[in-house]
Amino acid sequence: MEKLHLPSDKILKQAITEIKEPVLFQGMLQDATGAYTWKLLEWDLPKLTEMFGNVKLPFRVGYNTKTIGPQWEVNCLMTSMTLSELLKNIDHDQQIKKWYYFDYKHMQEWFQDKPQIIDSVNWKRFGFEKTGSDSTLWIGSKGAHTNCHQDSYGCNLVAQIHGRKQWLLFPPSSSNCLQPTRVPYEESTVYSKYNFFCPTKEDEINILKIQDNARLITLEAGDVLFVPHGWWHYVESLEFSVSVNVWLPIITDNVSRVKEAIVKLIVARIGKNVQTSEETHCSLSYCMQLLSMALEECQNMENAETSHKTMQHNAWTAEVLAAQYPHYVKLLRELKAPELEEFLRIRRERFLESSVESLADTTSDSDSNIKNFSAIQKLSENIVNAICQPDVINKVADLLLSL
Ligand SMILES: O=C(O)CCC(=O)C(=O)O
Repeated sequence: MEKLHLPSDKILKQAITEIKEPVLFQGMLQDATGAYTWKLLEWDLPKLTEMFGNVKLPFRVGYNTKTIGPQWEVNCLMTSMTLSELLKNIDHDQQIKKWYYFDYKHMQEWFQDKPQIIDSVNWKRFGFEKTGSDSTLWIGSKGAHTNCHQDSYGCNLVAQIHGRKQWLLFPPSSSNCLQPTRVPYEESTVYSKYNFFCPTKEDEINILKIQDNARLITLEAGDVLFVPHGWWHYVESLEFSVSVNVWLPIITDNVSRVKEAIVKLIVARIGKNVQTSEETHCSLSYCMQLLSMALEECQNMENAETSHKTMQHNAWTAEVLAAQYPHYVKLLRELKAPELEEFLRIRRERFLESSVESLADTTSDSDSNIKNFSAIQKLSENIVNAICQPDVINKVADLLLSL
């Protein structure tokens, strides 16, 4: 039998730091006999439930229904449940009206007393000495989703553990068409204003203006997705799903820290009334301190780089990696315009018009919550978004770094 050509840990690490397109890794978390090399993947649901035990986890509650605008995290209620309670809950909720999401949770914080869970994840097969203590965990029921966004730092490896999860990705060059917004504000996350869970016709028309091809992939247990820096992504659980990810630092993170510090300063000073998912209304001196530290870090890095050697080899591309290791590395299929249209149409039509909930929109005048949204608040939001446009922030950061 032909011996399958397997990429080494060293090659994977090198490639991950160089490739600019998303790729799917398959079979990388299995040994030669096909057995999973991560305990977390090996455990079936009863075992996982037993391992998680009585730990009450905070779940964000959302609705499997049409809403005007995205269901922003800040507007979601929270509920506490063990994994076993969640599974009973979603089993009984026949209509699946609600979804539950334990999302973006550092494993170390929730399972510090359970080393078996922390050690059940290990990224060394990809060349990184990282375990569960460096990873975040995502447990969601059908419909649980993360609104379309771009992460400010690093790149990302995501392992699917249970169930299926769908990822829609857009290249960084799609930014202008995705209506980036910093409201609601979340550190290191730039959201798109569009509701990908249940888009309006207008959302659909605007999203279809994106010239670059989107990628669509449904992850299944054992799959690992690589998301390069700057790629926008909308992620939805197609059924009960568990995934784990690790963010890997990249060389430009220090400049991104300067940009994020400028955004934080603007939100803290001008955006007093805008929605934020965290304690961002910090003092001027705190914001200035952050900015000054980020600038200093860039300065130090620049000095260190002057003596840095240039790369010794041709940088990996996704195409070359997939061509060299076809059994283990797959390019993501590019969606043609009619396919993206179909994806959006299905989502626009999937919930009955009558089930419109007045949850979650911060931008539309027709939402009853927003009737009280004062003109000053709206203006703050618009100013924050105008000043925090990526082009503007990039320019300000460049100028500050050149002083
Ligand atoms: O799985 C999700 O819902 C979102 C994951 C995500 O945004 C990420 O890993 O960067």
